[in-house]
Amino acid sequence: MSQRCFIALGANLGNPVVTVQKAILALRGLPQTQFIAASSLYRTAPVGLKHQPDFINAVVELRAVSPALTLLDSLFEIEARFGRARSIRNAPRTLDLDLLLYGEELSDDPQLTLPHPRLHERAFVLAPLAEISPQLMIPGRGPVSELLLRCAGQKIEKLLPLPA
Ligand code: PH2
Ligand code: MG
Ligand code: MG
Repeated sequence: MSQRCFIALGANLGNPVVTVQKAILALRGLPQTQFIAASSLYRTAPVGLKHQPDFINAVVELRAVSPALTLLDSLFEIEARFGRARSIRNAPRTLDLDLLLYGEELSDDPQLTLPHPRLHERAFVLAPLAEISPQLMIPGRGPVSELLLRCAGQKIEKLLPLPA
C-alpha cells in the first residue's frame, strides 16, 4: 500500500530558483515513489529569522511505498547533495526539504513530527499545497483552503513558469 505524501521545498542561498527546479527533478527520480504533482514556485518573505534573503518555495506530491522515516532519509540525502549545511534553526539554506504529510499518519517522534508542526500557519507552505490539492484536509488542523485564509498577512508571490 502506498501513502500520499507532500514535501515542502525551500531555498534562499545561491540560485534558489534553479535549486528548487533541480530538487523537483531529484524528487521525481526517487526510488519506491510515484511522482504525482509539483506546484508553481513562489517567492516568499522569510518567516522566523527576518534579515535574510527571500525564499523560493514549492510543494511536491508523491505516492511512497517506503516508510516515512526511510523517505525522510532520502530527503536528507538530497539536501546534502545540494550542499546543505546545518547551523542554527531557521538559518538561510541552499535547500530544505520537509515532509509535510505521510498519508493520515500522526507522529510526535522528535525525529519526524507529522503533520509538520508549523505547516498550518505558513502561507509559503499552504499556498503551493492548496494549488496542487485544493480539497486537502490537514489531519488535526482542517481544510488547507481555510488555513491559508488565516495567513493573509504573509507576503508571497507566485512566479510565472520559466520557458524550458
Ligand atoms: N523555512 C524556514 C523558516 N522560514 N520562510 C520562508 N519564507 N520560507 C521557508 O522555506 C522558510 C522560512 C524553516 O525551514
Ligand atoms: Mg523547514
Ligand atoms: Mg527541514
